[in-house]
Amino acid sequence: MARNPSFRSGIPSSEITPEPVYLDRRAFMRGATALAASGVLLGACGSDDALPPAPAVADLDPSASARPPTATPAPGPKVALAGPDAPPKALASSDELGDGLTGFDDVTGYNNFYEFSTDKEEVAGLAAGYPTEPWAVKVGGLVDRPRTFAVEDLVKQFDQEERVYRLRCVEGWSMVIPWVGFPLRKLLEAVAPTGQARYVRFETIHDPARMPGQGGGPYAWPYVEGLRLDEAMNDLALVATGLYGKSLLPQNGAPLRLVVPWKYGFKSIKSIVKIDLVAEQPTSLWMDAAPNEYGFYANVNPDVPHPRWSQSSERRIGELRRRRTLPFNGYADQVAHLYAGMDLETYF
Ligand SMILES: Nc1nc2c(c(=O)[nH]1)N[C@H]1C(S)=C(S)[C@@H](COP(=O)(O)O)O[C@H]1N2
Ligand SMILES: [Mo]
Repeated sequence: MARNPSFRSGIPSSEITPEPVYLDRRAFMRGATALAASGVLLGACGSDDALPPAPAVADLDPSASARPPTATPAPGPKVALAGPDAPPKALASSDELGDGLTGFDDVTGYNNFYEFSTDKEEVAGLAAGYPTEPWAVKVGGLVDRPRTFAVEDLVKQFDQEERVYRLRCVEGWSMVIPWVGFPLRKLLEAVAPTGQARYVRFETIHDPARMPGQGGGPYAWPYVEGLRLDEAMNDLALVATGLYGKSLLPQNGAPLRLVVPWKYGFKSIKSIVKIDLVAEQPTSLWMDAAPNEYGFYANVNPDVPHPRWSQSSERRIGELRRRRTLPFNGYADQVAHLYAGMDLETYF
C-alpha cells in the first residue's frame, strides 16, 4: 500500500465526508481549531452528497451487475452544436450498457467546479454569464508545431461527435452524459509531440477576479491535471465542447474541457487554456492538496477504497438504490491494457 495507513483508520463509513468539506475543514483547522472540532463543519455534509453507509449487496440494483461490463461504445455520430435558443437534445438516449442519460437539469445543476464554489448546487448560479468568448488554448512544450488555437477554429477543424459517457466522481456519485467533442488525440497529433514527450499537462484558466474560489483555500490554483501520453492518445479521451447537443455552459467547463471516462471525475479538467507536452509526470492540484488521497492515475477501481470511504458502489444521480462500481468505470476493454503489469494499489 502506498498510502499512509493512518488515513484508513477508524472512520466509520457513516461519517465520511466528501472531499470539499474535508479539505475545507483541513484549511479551516489551520486557522481556527476551536470550532473545527465542534461538528459545525461536519454539518455541511449532511446533504445528499455525503455517502450513506456501505450498502448490503441486496440493496444494489441487480441489473447493474448482470450486464456485460465492458461493451465497446460505438463511435459517435457527427454533430453540429445547436445555437443558444435550441432546446437541449441528445442523439442517444442511453449509454452502451443501456443506462439512461442523466437529465439535463442535473448535468447542468449539480457540478464540481471549485473555482466557483465547493457547493455543487451553487456552482451554476455563480458561473452564469462567465465570459467564454473569445477563448484560446495554447498547446506547446515538447512539440514540433506549438500553436494557439481559437476555440471556434477547433470546433471547425475537428469533426464534433456525440459520446455518451458515464462520469464517476471520486465522492461516490455518477451520471451518464451525452458529450459533444472530439478525441484529444487529434489535437495532440496537430502539434506533433517530440520523442521526449511522455505526459500531457492541462491547466484551467486563472481568473481570481471572476472566480471566487480562486481567492483562497488550500488549493494551488490554477487547477492542473495530467495524463500519460498513451492515455491521452486513447480514443476515449475526449475534448468536450458541448453536451446535450449544445455548447457547454460555464458550470460544465465552457468552452472546452477534458473528459476521461475511465478515471474519477476530477481528472476531467474544465475551462482549459493551456496544454503542454512534458517529460515528467505533472503534479495535479489534487495530488498537491492530498497526495495520499488523490493519485495521478485515479482510474475508477471498486477494489481500491479511498482512504476515507469505499469505492465499491456509487449513487447514480436520479436513482434511489446504489449500484456497483465497475472497474475502469466499465471501459476496461478499451483501457486496461494501458496498465498491464502495474500494481493498481500503488498507482492509484
Ligand atoms: N477546473 C476544474 N475542473 C474540474 C473540477 C474543478 O473543481 N475545477 N472538478 C472536477 C470534478 S471533481 C468533477 S466530478 C467533474 C465534474 O464535472 P461536471 O460538473 O461537468 O459534471 O469536473 C472536474 N473538473
Ligand atoms: Mo469529482
